[in-house]
Amino acid sequence: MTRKENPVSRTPKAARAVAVKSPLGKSVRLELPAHRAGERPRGLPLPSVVVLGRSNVGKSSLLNAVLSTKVARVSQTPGRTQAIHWYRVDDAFHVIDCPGYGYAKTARESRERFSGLIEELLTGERRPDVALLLVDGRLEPQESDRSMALFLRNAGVPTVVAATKWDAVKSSQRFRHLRDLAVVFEDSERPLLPVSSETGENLPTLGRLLKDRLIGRTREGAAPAAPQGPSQKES
Ligand SMILES: Nc1nc2c(ncn2[C@@H]2O[C@H](COP(=O)(O)OP(=O)(O)OP(=O)(O)O)[C@@H](O)[C@H]2O)c(=O)[nH]1
Ligand SMILES: [Mg+2]
Repeated sequence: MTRKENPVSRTPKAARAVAVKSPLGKSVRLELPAHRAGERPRGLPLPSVVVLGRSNVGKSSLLNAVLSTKVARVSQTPGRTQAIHWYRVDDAFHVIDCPGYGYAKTARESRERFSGLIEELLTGERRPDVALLLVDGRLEPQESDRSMALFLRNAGVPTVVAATKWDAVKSSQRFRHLRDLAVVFEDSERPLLPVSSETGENLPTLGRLLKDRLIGRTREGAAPAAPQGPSQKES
């Protein structure tokens, strides 16, 4: 592996907190880029929301947009986020940006490593309290997203689904796209929200939904034990 390809060399190191104006909090910092399964920030665990979705769906962009900052790295190239990034918000909770699943061109070795990291995160002892599952608002429901949604349901992880890149969906197609996605991903406990990191559409609502769930989990305590991990193999 050349230096250019080395995922560790591409990943930013832990950083100082930056002040933000976000519905989620007032300050954010990258606390840990985790490259190994089970690697977690030190100290007492905080409530956490994990951001999941296919490669290039817009996870890092949405995280930046919701937090009103540019802490997470965004790229045209799928597979850019190559570690699990733990961001600490207000010393109150963590937002966890994950590598994407389902990108066929990512080297098999990397794909398996990411799958292992994500699977451990979702099935380990202290699992995230809330999941933000991103699906591409421009596409039909994807098999790998169904599989992740099902896993999260079985694991009992409260989930908010966001349909990304909504600015790129023509208004004439919006009703049909949202209906098709809602049939698969939405129910009374699992809201589906079309969002755009470009225009900011629905981001304040998304921020509030996440915060409400995080506060709820803090009151209720830790999530119940997890079942077996999701299949990260792409459909
Ligand atoms: N039009 C549009 N493009 C977006 C939006 N959000 C992200 N993108 C673009 O989608 C591409 C991928 O964005 P990222 O945020 O890096 O996606 P990711 O899911 O973190 O990607 P990986 O970390 O590689 O899995 C970039 O070119 C972004 O500019 C959006 O709301 N609208
Ligand atoms: Mg990313």
